[in-house]
Amino acid sequence: MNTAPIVVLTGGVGGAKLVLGLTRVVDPKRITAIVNTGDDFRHFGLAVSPDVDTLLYTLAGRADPEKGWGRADESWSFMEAACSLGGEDWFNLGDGDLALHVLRTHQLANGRSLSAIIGDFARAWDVFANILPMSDDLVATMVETDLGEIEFQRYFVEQQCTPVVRSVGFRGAENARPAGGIVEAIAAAEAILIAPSNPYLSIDPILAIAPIADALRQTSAPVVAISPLVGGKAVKGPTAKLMKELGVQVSNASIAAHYKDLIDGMILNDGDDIPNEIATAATSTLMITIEDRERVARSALALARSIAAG
Ligand code: FO1
Repeated sequence: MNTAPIVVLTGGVGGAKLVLGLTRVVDPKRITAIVNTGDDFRHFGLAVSPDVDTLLYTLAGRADPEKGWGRADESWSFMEAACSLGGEDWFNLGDGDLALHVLRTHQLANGRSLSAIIGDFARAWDVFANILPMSDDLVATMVETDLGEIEFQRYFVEQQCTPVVRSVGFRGAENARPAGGIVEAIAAAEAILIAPSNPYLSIDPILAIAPIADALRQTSAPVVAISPLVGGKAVKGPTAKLMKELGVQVSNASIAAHYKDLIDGMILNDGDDIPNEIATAATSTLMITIEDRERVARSALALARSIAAG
C-alpha cells in the first residue's frame, strides 16, 4: 500500500476543487497541498490568507458553494457596522470568516508560524490533508498594470481585474523560505500535481520560491499539471484575459510552455489543443459536481502513474 505523499500546488477556488476531488481518490493524510500565499494581505490590520482559507473551508465542507471563497451560511453584521463607521467596503469579511482572521492575527503576533496556525485550524475541523502555505515568510503578488503597480487583492477584488497587466511580480519571494515539510514532501512524493489554478497569479508565486522550483526539477516523482483552460478560456477569473495582456496565446501549448522543464504531463479538457513534447490525457475538466472533481483528480493521478511506469 503506497503511503508516499501526493503533492498538489494550488491556489484559488479551482485549485481547492481539485484537492477536494483528490481526497476522494487517496487517503487525505497522503496529500500535501502547497498553497499560494501571494494573495495574502493585511485588511483592517488583520492577516488574511485567501487561498489557504479557501482550501481549508473547501476541505472542511464549510465553503460558500456559490462564491467558492468565504464560508457557507455567512452573516455580515461586522461589515455593516464597519461600513456605517466609514470602514472600507471593497473587501468583504464575513462574521465567521472574521474569527479565522482574528485568531490567525493573534497567533502570528504571539510568534506562531503561519503553517503551524493553519495546521491547528485544519485539526480543529478534522481536515486530514496537510495544508502548507508556500512559505511562512511574507510574499506579496504585485501586478504591474497600465495604472501602475497594484497589490493583488486591489487588482483582483477592488479593480475586478480590469487594469491591463504588463507583468506580475512577487515581492519577498527571493528571500522567502519554503514552509517546513515542503521540500521533503516533493522529494518523497509518488506524484506531484499542479492544480488548474491561474498559472501566472496562483502558481507562479509558489514557483518564485527557488528551493521549491529546484525541488520540483530534481524530484524523481512525475509532475502533472491540470490545464486551467476549458474550451480555450478560463472557467472563472482572469486567466485568459491575463494571457492576452501578457502576449501569450490562450492555449494548452502556452500553459505547457509556461511550465516547461517542470512538468512531465498535462490533463486537458476534451477537444482542446494538445501540446506536444509532454504526455497528455483528456477528460472533461469542468468541475461542477463533486464527481467531476474526483474524475479530474483520478485522471491526473492515472497520468502521473503511467508516466512513472515509463
Ligand atoms: N473575493 C471577492 O471577489 N470579493 C471579496 O469581497 C472577497 C473577500 C474575501 C474574503 C476572504 C477570503 O479568504 C477571500 C475573499 N475573496 C473575495 C476571494 C479572494 O479575493 C481570493 O484571493 C480569490 O479567490 C483569488 O484567489
